[in-house]
Amino acid sequence: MACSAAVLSAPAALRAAAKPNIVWLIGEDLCPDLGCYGNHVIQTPNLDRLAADGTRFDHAYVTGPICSPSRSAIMTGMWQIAIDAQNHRAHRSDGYRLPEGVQPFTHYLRQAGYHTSNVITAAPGVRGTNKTDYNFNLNGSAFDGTDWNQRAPGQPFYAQINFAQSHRVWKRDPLHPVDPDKITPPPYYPNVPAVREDWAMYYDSIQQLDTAIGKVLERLENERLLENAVIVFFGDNGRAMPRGKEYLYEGGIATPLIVWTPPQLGIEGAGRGSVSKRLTSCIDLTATTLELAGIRTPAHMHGIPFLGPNRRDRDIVFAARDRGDETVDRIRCVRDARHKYIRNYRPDVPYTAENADRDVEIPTLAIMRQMHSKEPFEKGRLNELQARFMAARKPEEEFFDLEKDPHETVNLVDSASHRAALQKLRGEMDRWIQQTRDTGAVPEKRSAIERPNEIENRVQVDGWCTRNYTDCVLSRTASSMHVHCSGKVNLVRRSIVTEGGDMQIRFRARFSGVALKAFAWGAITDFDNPKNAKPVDVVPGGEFREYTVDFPVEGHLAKLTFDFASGTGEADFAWIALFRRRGDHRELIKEWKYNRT
Ligand SMILES: [Ca+2]
Repeated sequence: MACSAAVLSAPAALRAAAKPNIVWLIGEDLCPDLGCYGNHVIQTPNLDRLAADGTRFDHAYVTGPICSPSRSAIMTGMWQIAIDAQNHRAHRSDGYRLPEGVQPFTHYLRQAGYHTSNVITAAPGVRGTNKTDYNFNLNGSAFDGTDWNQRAPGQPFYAQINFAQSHRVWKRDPLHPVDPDKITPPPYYPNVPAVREDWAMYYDSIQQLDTAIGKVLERLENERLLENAVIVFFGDNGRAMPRGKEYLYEGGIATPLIVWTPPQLGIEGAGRGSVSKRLTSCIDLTATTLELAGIRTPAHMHGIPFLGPNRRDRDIVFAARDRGDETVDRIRCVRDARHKYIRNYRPDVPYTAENADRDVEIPTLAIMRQMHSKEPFEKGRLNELQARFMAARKPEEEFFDLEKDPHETVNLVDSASHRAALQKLRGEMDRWIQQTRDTGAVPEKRSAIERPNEIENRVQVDGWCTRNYTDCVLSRTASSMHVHCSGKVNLVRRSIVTEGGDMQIRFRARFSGVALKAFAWGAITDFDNPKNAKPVDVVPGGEFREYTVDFPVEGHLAKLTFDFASGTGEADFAWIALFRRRGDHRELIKEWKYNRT
């Protein structure tokens, strides 16, 4: 009450009017794959215009390659490894609080009279996800509301809009679908049609993000807010592809960063149509936003302002990767203007360690697995560079010259001529880990992990997966793949990428207490369409029987799903076989056999 009275009093209202409004547009899981960053296949006219009228940052990085650690750092201005927020979806149910004195940065904006919101209805037809995803708990919300239109008259506002479009599952862009054959994937992926299809879907999702952002900018313009609003666009982590999201290669941590400022504000470090080659970290968005609001960076924050009168340059950026879902790992990286040093604390955990989400939802990874296996479905094999990602171990250290080798393909850790540069970055990392008292060095407490969702429910048998958000768990018996269902959502899924057409699945199974609702499938370009499902008439009674489902697939098949009815019960599969039919001929694509006979 005291606060809103102050805002309404005349001198305070004047001060408020001098403060710019600040809007963050936060994309999901994307790299600088935009027209304005030189990509000529994708169409992103709205973000291109924002960059043309604002400042494009060419070397911007997130602090972690997964949503929640990255967002935890972005919201506090603290490295996630300094506040025990480095593990994905940790501390959801253990009451963990931020260390004494640490606050989400919106706290300081509120103190300065700002209205803060995490927007839901962002523009006509555009919904923000209202995502927070922090690995800590707060007293109350980090935001005052869900729209800037909830602010008091004359009150300055900070708003963030979280966009879902570029998060998998990707959808085809209905306006300008990207032609997969125009895409050349980076050299560490096999350049095969199915991979290009997956990339086209990624581009399509960014184009839809761009369309949504266009509508939000239109709303701001219609509400005459652009004269006094700073607009910041960035992503929370890199693209959801192998070597992207979840990894500390450029594909996991390089983010687009565009800042548009009203010309009349004359903000130092920003300008119309300017390009910054400075290293920038998303941890600095916090301090920068506070700086623009006239608030000095709180002493405990690691972020530094990169705009405004107190702006400072950063000559190195850091990033960290720790547990992601059931995959326990610890990786750290430091990058200066030219080199990147990666330290793998768990070389025993392969890049492609089992993970029930990425193994099902990332067709490019499935393709690489298949091409790497002894029975490739796609013609051809991975080359040496591509196959390196499939290795059983990671190197302990990696060191790259990003100027000469932007795709990080040549590990220079043993190169004599790079010893000095390597030693420098090793030292920087040692200092960072010491100064932050890296909380990732301590094994995570069981109580910090949401169970059974994050661990026990996420099981694979031979590539068939159950996961969190489902109520069934897989296991393997001596003679079957066994499914125990115990709730509403009971899905068993796996990826397999193969040319589509008239497909057929046959399986021998028995069901007791629970029926199979449907068999469902996904294509790379139509991954999660509820129409791609067929009911299966299950005969209950505990006897093994054979079932057959014919299903059509356009493009490349990517996913198979057994969708069980809700309830408690058991199912066992003796074998499952996938075929493609051409006329009278039936070609076996793959068979999974669990019975001994
Ligand atoms: Ca994300």
